[in-house]
Amino acid sequence: PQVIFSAIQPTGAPHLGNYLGALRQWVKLQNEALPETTLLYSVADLHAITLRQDPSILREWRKQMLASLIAVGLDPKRSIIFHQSAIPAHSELHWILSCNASMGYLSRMTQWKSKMALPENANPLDTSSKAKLKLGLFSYPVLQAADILIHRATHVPVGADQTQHLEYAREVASGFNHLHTPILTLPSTILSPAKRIMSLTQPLKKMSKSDPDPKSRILITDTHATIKRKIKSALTDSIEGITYDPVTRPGVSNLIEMMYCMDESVAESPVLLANELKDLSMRALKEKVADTIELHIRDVRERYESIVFGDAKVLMDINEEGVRKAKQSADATLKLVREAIGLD
Ligand code: AQP
Repeated sequence: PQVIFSAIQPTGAPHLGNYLGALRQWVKLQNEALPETTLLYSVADLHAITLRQDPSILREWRKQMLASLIAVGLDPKRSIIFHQSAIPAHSELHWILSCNASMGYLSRMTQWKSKMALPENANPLDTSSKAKLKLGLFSYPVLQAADILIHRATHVPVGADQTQHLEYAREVASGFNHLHTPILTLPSTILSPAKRIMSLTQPLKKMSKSDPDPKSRILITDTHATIKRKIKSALTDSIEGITYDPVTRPGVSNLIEMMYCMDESVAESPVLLANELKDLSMRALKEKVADTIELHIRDVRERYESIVFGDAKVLMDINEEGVRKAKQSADATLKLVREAIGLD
């Protein structure tokens, strides 16, 4: 049977990139899953601390992310929802895998470079004093591989920015299986149809929770007025008419893409949607995009508010139940791994 696993870092409220690139897909997979499919969705709090976090803010974000997962439509009766740090087996497998992880391979991964704003060819041992690379950030993909492999996930739904890490997880699994016993499952990537939602202020960069400019992203918790304001200030261009061309018109194309992904019934493709809207002014386009987002995000926002401001015990119970089930799944794999390497 299938085992679906994915995770999201509690580094702020999810934005439309997280929603369209990951969370909405998680819910769809949940709702369409066969009864024998296991679904595990984790709040990756151990990944969040690869960059420095204020403890009280991290505590709040962990809670907000759990609430967001329920608000977007995950059902704790069907999906196993849990904080990563509550399952020690994730960290233990990370250590075991890291003992065979190649520094060369990891140094070619792009994430630590992008998080530290370093160029593509940056050397991990030679970063300037103001940008000292920490071991945790460098081994981020190994922990991610451990997250997936500890549950022997068959499928991992992610946005396009994560394909490199999934490839790495497969490498790690086949390396382990080759070296020891074939017990780890090689996970397949499920790419979301909304592959990459871009920043509103710098449309050549992906929309990100950790972008210092809050106007660069729309949160699933934003009010209609905030959505309108952010879309209105989104960077576009002064070319007349509306067309979809991500290379020459990244800003406008991102708006079209967001509108199309929010409501695929509006057109058959972003190109056709742009064609339908071709005579609109930029201002009118922005209003339409903001209204479409609002129409489809309003329920999520309202559910989120009722959970966050409601009875705290509800979230605690959801996490407790999720941790109990995730622990069973993780411990079963860890037992096999420990046997395979002689730690039983
Ligand atoms: N802009 C995006 N477009 C499409 N998908 C995206 N995802 C993230 N940004 C976009 C997908 O969201 C899932 C969870 O991401 P994450 O929180 O684990 O880490 P991230 O990819 O690093 O996301 P952020 O928002 O940029 O967080 P920070 O700023 O904290 O690093 C993943 O499946 C990802 O593909």
